[in-house]
Amino acid sequence: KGFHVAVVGATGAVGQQMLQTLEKRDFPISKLTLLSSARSAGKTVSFKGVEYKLEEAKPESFQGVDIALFSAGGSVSKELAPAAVEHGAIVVDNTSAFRMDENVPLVVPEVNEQDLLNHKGIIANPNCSTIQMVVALQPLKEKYGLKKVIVSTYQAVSGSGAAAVEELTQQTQAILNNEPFTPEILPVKGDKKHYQIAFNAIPQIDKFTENGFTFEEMKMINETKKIMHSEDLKVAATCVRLPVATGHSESVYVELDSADAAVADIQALLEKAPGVVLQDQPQEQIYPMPANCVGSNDVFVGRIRQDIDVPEGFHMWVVSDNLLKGAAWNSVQIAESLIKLGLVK
Ligand code: 11C
Repeated sequence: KGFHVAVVGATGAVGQQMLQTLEKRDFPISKLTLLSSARSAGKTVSFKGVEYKLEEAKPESFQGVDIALFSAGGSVSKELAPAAVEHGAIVVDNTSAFRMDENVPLVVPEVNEQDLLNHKGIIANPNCSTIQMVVALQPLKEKYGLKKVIVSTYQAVSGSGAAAVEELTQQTQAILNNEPFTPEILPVKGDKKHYQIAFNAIPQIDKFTENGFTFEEMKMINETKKIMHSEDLKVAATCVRLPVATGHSESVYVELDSADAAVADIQALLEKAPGVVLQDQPQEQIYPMPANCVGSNDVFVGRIRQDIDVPEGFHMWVVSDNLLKGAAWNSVQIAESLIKLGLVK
């Protein structure tokens, strides 16, 4: 049996990856409806060799849709996801619109697939930098328990959209050609100032909240606790943008509840963990890097080492394709889980 699937935001950086992922997974589709903003309506997009015309997303567009994948920005989701549910669709929303809503499961299938059973029509897909971290942390939580996590991120510009990737490319060319340029997008399109990203590192992703952390940092903190059902877990984050097109990297420091673990135990655990690829042979200079992880659905972990001072403290390096496991693949994986659990009518 196939399902009527709608993709909202089909022309965006994530929307394009969603279509490629549905195609690669041979997702059971009986009908595909591709929706967009009024601006992109009328454009054509190809799926499995067939050209589809994008329609403007409206409440009535969801008539007969079984599964709607949203990735067109928070305001579109806020406006149209409830309408899609009223029309009988299950929504997998890749924006931050509903993530912290207590009636909305926030799901990474390797961690909390069972939360899907409580859905009320909308399921939220977490922030990309949160997803890859919790996939690596969950096996440690299950075996040893977690006390504290401190993460610093090294995030790719595609997290900010296709226009930010273009800005990185153009700035790099301008600098190499000794030509002038004006930053217009990064760190945040809607903020007051814009800075050079080429040959730079910007310690700001999203706007600042009142407590001095950015919204991206607060997402990592709050979403991690919700997904892992660990309200007491201490989490701190510093999020930094790098001149990398795709692939987020993270330096994760974790303190376990028990002091029984050795590096080899953690390596063995992660080697067989779902969704994880262990790349950890420092003597052979083998460790994850974004350039090698792009295009893969997995979360890559390496550089695992015990803290010098804290026996239950471990450091690791976690890399994943932010557009795939961080967004499109996790959304499609949620849809596959919904079908597997018999939750799609
Ligand atoms: C970034 N993590 O890399 C952001 C993008 O809440 O879904 C994802 C924003 C979100 O800029």
